[in-house]
Amino acid sequence: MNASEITSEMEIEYERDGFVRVPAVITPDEAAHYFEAGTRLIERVRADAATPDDPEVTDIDIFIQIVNTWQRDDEMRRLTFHPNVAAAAERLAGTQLRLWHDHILCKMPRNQASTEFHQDQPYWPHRDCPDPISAWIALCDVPVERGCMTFLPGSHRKTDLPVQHLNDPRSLFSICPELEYSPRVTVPLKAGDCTFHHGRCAHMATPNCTDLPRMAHVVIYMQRETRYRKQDHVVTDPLSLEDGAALNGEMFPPVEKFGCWRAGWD
Ligand SMILES: O=C(O)CCC(=O)C(=O)O
Repeated sequence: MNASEITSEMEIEYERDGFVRVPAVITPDEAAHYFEAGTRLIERVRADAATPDDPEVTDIDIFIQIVNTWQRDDEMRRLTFHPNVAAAAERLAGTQLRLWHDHILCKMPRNQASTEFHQDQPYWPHRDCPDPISAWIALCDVPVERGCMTFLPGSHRKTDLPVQHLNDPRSLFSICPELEYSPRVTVPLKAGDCTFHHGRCAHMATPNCTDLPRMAHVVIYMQRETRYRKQDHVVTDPLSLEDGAALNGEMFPPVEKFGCWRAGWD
């Protein structure tokens, strides 16, 4: 697919609901390739004695998360800078974007733990970024019972909520009771399909009740003009930024440069 395959219906849906499913953003062969690359990266990280102290690695019941895989692994870097994904994200967001960060999220077989409802952006140290967008790419078939995403349509318009905890099923609803009875849309995906969601669209992921791992790669984009708002975050903590600084260094390449970042590996 390319950006022109993002239909006007998809754009309308994204604007209205805060998320949209886009089929075949990468091919099933690419998904299988990156599933293997992700599996190898997780094995490598888990075998590394330094992992318990690595702030970019979280290994809990809900999922194994490795942040900024593009800086650790040449294969994952190719996926993070994939032109189809970036072009679709810019088209849906309707604005120029840069990379905020990526992460691989693996729910281990029979993890039995949901990722509970939350919005992403309250976790992020951002100013001047009203429209961040995440691409959640399925690297394997993800039916409901393997840990797929569920969204609360329209919740991206709740722009002033504090952080909600993704390990607490009551967290979002105790802060925003009216969302508890709003419709929920569950989106199973085939390998290579993607959901794009706005950084304020509340979502959860079902537990993995299967004997297979569930692997998703998430690429998160922020608006070009985004500035730093002082708040702890694993990506910005090592950078010692001043409050209000532009988030525009080499850690945060703009989409138009993605070709060069990927080129060395093509
Ligand atoms: O895949 C998951 O378990 C949760 C994903 C998520 O919260 C996100 O992509 O923002």
